[in-house]
Amino acid sequence: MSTIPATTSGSSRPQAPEKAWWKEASVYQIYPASFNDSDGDGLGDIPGIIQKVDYLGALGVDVVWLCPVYESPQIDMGYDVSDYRSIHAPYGTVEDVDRLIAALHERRMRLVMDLVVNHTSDQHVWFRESRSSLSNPKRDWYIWKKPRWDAAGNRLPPNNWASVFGGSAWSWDETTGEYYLHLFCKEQPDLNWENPDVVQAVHDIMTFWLDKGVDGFRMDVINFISKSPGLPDAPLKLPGQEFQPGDLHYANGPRLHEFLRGLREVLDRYDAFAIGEMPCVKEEQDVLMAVAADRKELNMIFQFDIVSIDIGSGGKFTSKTWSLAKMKAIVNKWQTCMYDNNGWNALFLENHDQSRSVSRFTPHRPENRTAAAKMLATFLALQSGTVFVYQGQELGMANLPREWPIDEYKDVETLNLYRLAMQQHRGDSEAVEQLMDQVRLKARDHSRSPMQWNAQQHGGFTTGTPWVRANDADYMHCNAEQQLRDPTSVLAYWRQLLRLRKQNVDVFVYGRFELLAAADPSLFCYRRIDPSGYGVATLVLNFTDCEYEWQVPPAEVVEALTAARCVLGNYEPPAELNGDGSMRLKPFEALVILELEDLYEGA
Ligand code: TEU
Repeated sequence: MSTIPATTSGSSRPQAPEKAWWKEASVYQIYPASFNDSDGDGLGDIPGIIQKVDYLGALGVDVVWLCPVYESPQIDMGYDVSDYRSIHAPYGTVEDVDRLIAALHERRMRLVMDLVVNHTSDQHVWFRESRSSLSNPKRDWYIWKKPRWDAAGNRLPPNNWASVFGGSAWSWDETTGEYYLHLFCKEQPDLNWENPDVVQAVHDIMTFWLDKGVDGFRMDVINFISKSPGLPDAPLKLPGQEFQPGDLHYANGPRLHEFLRGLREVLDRYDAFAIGEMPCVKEEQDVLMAVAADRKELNMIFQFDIVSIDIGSGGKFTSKTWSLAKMKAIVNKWQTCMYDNNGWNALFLENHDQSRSVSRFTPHRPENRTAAAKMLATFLALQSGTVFVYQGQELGMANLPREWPIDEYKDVETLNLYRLAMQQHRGDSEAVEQLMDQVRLKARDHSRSPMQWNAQQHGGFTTGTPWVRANDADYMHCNAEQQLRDPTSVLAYWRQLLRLRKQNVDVFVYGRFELLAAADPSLFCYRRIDPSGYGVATLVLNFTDCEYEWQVPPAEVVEALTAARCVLGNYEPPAELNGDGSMRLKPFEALVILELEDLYEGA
């Protein structure tokens, strides 16, 4: 694709990306509640993470991103912070974080904390003061507005924005007779970034943790911090619904980039890095404005195209059929756009808000699960960008069993959206079953299930009663202990994959991306090309659960297979070219063919 001049420093020809440690890094995301419980209270904790740092080191990751561990009433599992400088007691203490930092640094790994500053908990002292009176000095730290009234004299919220978790984005506060804004739960009031004291307070929180040796932040919904002046009504997108998605007015608002540059100044004092979570952003230009190197804002962002691919227009639990063609278009768009414009991708298929990729993006069949998990790993980890592995993804952990009823789902988003949909579908059993199918496919609960360490009770996650039920239909067969022993396991494969990437950074990190066989409906095929011309990797991925007879592979694949060897694959022996030039690929087969020029040839 062409370059987008507004965001580059004027060069019209794509240059090889500048080298940086964070581009070469692989990041492992830890959801503390479900990772490892060291004291038997049923909830994971920081000492439990420290027990597993060698496991992470052996996997080959360089950075740990820790989801929020701050003091919090846990309405949204820590994304509702009530004190940014204390730790939620069941997770441990600030000293435990110090120990975690030391344990990681000793092993040459880094720690990235979650920075949740679009909103706080309603139990944060700032909000408690803010809501106490109209004249409180903290009143303006949050977004308060007077009600609207309809013709019949009914009180209405100040605008029609829907909360991401359902219902209005506004809650009425009886004490002061105004509404406050909360884009998520009512217990998560939005901070008012228009007030410079709020901005300063955020900078101070960052400084507090950076002084402790934290290496950077993952910034929660960071593109929501600047809202359109006047908070106008959202356009009607969902006919018949009282509240409408308001992202036009709260995502990427007018002062976003000014605020991001402010955050970056703090980070730069420590050579720390930042990855922003940016939902509701689709345009290249908007992403580049935040991540192009010369803009000095964020290093990279989580962009949502892939994880929205199967979300219908009615919201998370409405269905949409996705196609490989669509997936290719998304990947190709971001891979080329970032390369051409000096930006950088964050590569992810899973996190604590998404279900398990092997259940979501491949038909869930036990006999193909290992191959499918390895294929998805190859697909993801050898693209251009920084790789994010979510806990359990390295084992090919799957969604919760289909038979589990809604009572086993605990997430506030799942339960709110489920309740609202049930009201809508009252009496329509077919619609209810369809809804439940979507919950089984996409609920956040699937990724929050306890990490499967071994075949013992609760998968070895806890000796107590886990805060959510462990996947007891699965951990007997799929667990870290067993996979550490098995050289053909998904875990062993991830280790090989991350090593391969690291050993060939010029190809896999800094190389150009080129989509091959764009029109093929079953295969995802791409090349990574070292900018200096010394190496090329060719990837062939069968995205289907059927054998696939590839009659005429593209010339690039044929050449690669003729000239070089398959350095990684998920079948032994890997597929080869037949005498007639065709290839037969097994279900979910993945091949990585690497051609390296001998630099010293002829010397
Ligand atoms: O998520 C932001 C976000 O956009 C969510 O709506 C997410 O995409 C959705 O839940 C997927 O189903 C962040 C955090 O990652 C999430 O855990 C928090 O609940 C949310 O912000 C509020 O802090």
